[in-house]
Amino acid sequence: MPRTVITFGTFDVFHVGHLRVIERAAALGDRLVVGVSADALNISKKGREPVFSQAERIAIVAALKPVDAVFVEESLELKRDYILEHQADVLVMGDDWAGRFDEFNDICEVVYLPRTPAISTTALIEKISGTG
Ligand code: C2G
Repeated sequence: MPRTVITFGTFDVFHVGHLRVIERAAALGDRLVVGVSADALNISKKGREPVFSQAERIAIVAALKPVDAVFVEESLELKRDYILEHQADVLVMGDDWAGRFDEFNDICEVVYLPRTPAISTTALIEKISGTG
């Protein structure tokens, strides 16, 4: 049976930290499925619209070599359903989420990977806009 890995993210203003977590997630299995958060979820979660729309963020993530499938993450509360729906064996998240998804240990392995240091969408936006 192929081992399916699932990960989630906004992947706004796509950068090398995003690429690295996707590459390392893919290396933990045979098939990588990525949930890209909906625009509406971002507005409710972060209080602002992403720079790139959901359709643009999905197009970028779907074009990456290690990514086999992409879907829209409509709600943070639906993780269990997404894991089951995509028959994921492993859930991978960056360690900014460490401990937050341990409850899914009953249906899959839960792995937190170290974040790539010194890069973030927020820092990039501040740098580009000259406010950083
Ligand atoms: N990431 C990383 N290194 C960075 C920046 C981000 O490893 N320097 C990882 C994050 O830990 C996450 C992924 O890249 O695993 C996507 O990051 P975000 O786009 O910031 O995702 P987030 O808004 O945290 O959305 O259901 C969970 C959410 O959808 C996660």
